[in-house]
Order: sequence, then structure tokens, then C-alpha cells
Amino acid sequence: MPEAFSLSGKRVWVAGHRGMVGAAVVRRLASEDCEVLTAGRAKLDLNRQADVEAWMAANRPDAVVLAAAKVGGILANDSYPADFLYENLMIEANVIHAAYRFGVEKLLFLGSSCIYPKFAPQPIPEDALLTGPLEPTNEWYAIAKIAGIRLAQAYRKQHGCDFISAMPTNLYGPGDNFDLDSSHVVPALIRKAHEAKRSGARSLTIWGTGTPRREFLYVDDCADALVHLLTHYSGYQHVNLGFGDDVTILELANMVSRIVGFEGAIACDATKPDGTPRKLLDSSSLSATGWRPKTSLSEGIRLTYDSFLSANI
Ligand code: GFB
Repeated sequence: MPEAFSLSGKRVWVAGHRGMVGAAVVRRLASEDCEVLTAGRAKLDLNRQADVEAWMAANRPDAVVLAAAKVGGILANDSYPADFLYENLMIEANVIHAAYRFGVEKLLFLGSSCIYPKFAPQPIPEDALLTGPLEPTNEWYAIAKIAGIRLAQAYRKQHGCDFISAMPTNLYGPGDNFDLDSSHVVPALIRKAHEAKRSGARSLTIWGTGTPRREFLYVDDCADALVHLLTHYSGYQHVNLGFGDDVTILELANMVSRIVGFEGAIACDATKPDGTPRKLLDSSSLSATGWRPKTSLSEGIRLTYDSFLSANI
């Protein structure tokens, strides 16, 4: 696939560089001939339009990777709907509009696989968007992310902006959030298995029934795909970014226990939500460009556990 946008000599703002995805994109861009711009929360509040526009006017990025978002697992999404809807709407509206105002050549907006209907066909194609009701536990975040996709498309349609969107599946990896209330399932199970092993507990408890299926993409593979899309894709349609197959949560719990070295039982807390029964993405548009993920789930869990251990010793 020919290069649609060259990074050579360009100033690339990674918005959300301290988050798991943003940090992985910064790592991936280190091998490119470009200047990476970052702005921490203390320096720039993305919820404030005037601050975003002042920063853009002063720093004039040529490209923007919009990885900044308020993210969380199923319980956090279900517990704080106003935060997830408001903050994600503000961040994307402020950054996308400022990118248009200050002539950014290329912007990549990051969404999530939860934008699709709860009972979408599996694997989920990009055109399943808005064809059915969303999963209630994360509809707030999903609506914000759908608005972001549409905003990027609107600026392309009305102003000819080369703004694209990528919809990653569930991500995990170094720099993940391991807080048991707000995290996603992979870091949560890594921490639970680690603490159960250390305490000699006879079992660890997973949320829900363990029967939902999830697809998981290692964050450094995601970052590589994002840079690939930034440089090779310029289109109206958002692009699914998946791994290619999925596992049940119970299979995941057993895999994490084996890798962490926890040998106890797995118990299920049916008072917690299962969420969407399955959300395996159809990533054939991306694989048609020649991109493939490199990191298997077991290898990615091992790498994530190693990063957890080095951060918690
Ligand atoms: O990763 P997770 O929180 O988010 O949950 P979703 C995935 C599945 O793992 C759900 C189960 O069925 C959970 O019930 N699970 C089992 C656990 N044990 C645990 C645990 O200890 N912690 C967590 N967190 N889950 C998210 C959306 O949905 O997907 C986000 O809420 C985002 O907004 C993300 O879109 C990609 O996959 O259900």
C-alpha cells in the first residue's frame, strides 16, 4: 500500500501520551524520522477549548494521534456515565476542531470496539455501526466515541480534512491500569492472580459468568497498526483494529493463572455484569493493507505481568 502521509520531518502530537496507548505510540514513533510533541495534564487540560486552541497555535503540529480519553472497564463505565460521556465528547470536539482550525495535515482518532451494537454480527464489520442498540454498561462511552468518528468524517466532508478513525478491540499491555475497580479484565486478572498466589488464597474471583468472549490486542501491536494507518490510510470509513480471534473470560482466567503461577480455583461473582456477550472484530480491511499483529495473547500476558512486577517491586 503506497504511503498516504510521510512522517519524515513532521511534528506529531500524541495527545494522551501518558496513557497505555499514547505511551505505546510514543515508543513506536521513536523509530520514525519525526518530532514527537506531548503535553501533560498539568500543562494542557483537553476539556478546555481555549487552552487546546492556544496550545495548537503555539505548537503547530503537522499530525495528531488522538489517544487521549477517559477510559475504564465495564464497572467504571457503568458507574460514571456522565464522566465518560462528557469528558470524551469535550476532548474529541476540542482537539478535532482545533486540528481543523490550525491546519493539521493528518489526524487519527482512536475509538473502541464498544461502539458496535450489543448483538452485532460476529465478526463485527465496520458497517455494523448504528444498526442496533448498544450494550447498556458502556453506551455512554460508546456514544462519545461514535460522535468522534462522525466528527472526523464531518470535517473530511465539509473541509476536506484528512482525519481518520481506528476502532481497536480490547487492549492490554505495559502501562495498563491495574486498579481493580476501574481497570479492564486482563490487568484485573493479572493482579488478582498475583495477589492470590502471594497470599496463598485457594481461589480468585472473576466478575460475571466467565462465558463472554473477548478479543485482545497487545498495546504495542496496536501502536504499530496506528502508525501504519497514519501513514498509509486516508479514507472516510473508520477501520477495525483487532487481533483475529477471541477467548472466553474463563479461558483467559486460566491462562493468566498459569502464566502468573496461581494454582487455585476460579470462582464467578454473578452479581457483576457480563456486558456484551462477544465483540470479535472483522479486521479484514486492515489486514488487506498487509498489517498483522505479532504478539500472541499468552506472550502479551507474560510481558504485561513482567511490567506489573517491575512497577510493583
Ligand atoms: O474488560 P472489561 O471490563 O470490559 O470486561 P468490556 C470484559 C469482561 O471481563 C466482562 C469480565 O464480561 C467482565 O464481566 N471480567 C471478569 C472482568 N472479571 C473481571 C474483572 O476483575 N475486571 C473487569 N474489568 N472485568 C469495555 C468497555 O467493555 O471494553 C470499555 O467498558 C472499552 O469502554 C473496552 O470499550 C474496550 O470488554 O466488557
